[in-house]
Amino acid sequence: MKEKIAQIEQLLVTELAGCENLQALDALRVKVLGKKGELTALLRGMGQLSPEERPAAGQMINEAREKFTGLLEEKQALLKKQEQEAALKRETIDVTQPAAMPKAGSVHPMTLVLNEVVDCFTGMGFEVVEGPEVELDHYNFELMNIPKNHPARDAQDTFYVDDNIVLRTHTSPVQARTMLTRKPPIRVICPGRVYRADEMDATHSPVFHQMEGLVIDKDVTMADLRGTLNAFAERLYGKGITTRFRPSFFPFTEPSAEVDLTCVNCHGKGCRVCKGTGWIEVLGCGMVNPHVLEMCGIDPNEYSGFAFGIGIERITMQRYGIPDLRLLFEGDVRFLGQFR
Ligand code: 2NM
Repeated sequence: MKEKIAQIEQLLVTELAGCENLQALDALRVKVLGKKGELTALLRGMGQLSPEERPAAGQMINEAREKFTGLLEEKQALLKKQEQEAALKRETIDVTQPAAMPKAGSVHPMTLVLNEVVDCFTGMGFEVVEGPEVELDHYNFELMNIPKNHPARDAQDTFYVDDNIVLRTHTSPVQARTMLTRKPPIRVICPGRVYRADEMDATHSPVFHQMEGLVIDKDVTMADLRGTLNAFAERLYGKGITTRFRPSFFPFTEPSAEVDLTCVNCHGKGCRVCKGTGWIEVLGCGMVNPHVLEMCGIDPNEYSGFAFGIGIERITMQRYGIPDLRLLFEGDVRFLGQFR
């Protein structure tokens, strides 16, 4: 009996050392002390002993049971402590670590560029004015000196709502409304969406964005126009960037000009971007046609003014080297997220 108990103890001690977790320990407990365990088997085998031997054997088995239980409990306490420590380590939270930020959107590249352009002009004392996108023919065309049979009014170019109402084809009607409701001096910029009945391709869209500017005061000259646009060019693109005026025609200005800026890529030396010319076309402008001033309630003998119009898509594409206008309208966040 003593020998058998010693064997079981040997087994217990050996296996106890190899127990790495509470499940393994419990399996060992069942193996030794369970209903079908080794020590329990010894207890059952007592029937074969003589009545004289039984009390001593019973006592030995009970002492062994107590000892084994003690060993098992000791190990259990140790394993529990180890598991708890491991769990604490595993679940530690570093409260000084920065939180994972929620995914943020990004500002559209056109908005970024428009904000910069608007800042240039508000910095020079201009005020932002907005107006309706669905506009009366009268404001969009008539007051802009675009008569009934002018090609710009062709149904091909203009979205008509009805005979008298159009989707504005430029933001000039906002300026007409400003002249009609305010007295000079006037210094406004009018950014906004405009519409032309164009097909969509790499450089055309039926909806696009413009920003027009208007200055009306006594003795405003073409030199003021050029000075204003030079200041704008330097603020937006940096020192050494200037303008070149080329004669042009608009019904609402006289004289009119197309304006080029020094190529930002080569600073005028000539490169691929400017096709060797050193200049990039960016806007149209002119002195407000006296007939337009008159129709808008401003006496052309007392006042003069200049106006200009900038395509926001065009300068956004130039600024960021975007090759296709459609990228600006598709709303693909993989594209839009690159401009911050
Ligand atoms: C342009 C080019 C030249 C323009 C003129 C006027 C107004 F209201 F004063 F007549 N607004 N905008 C104008 C002049 C717009 O866009 C290329």
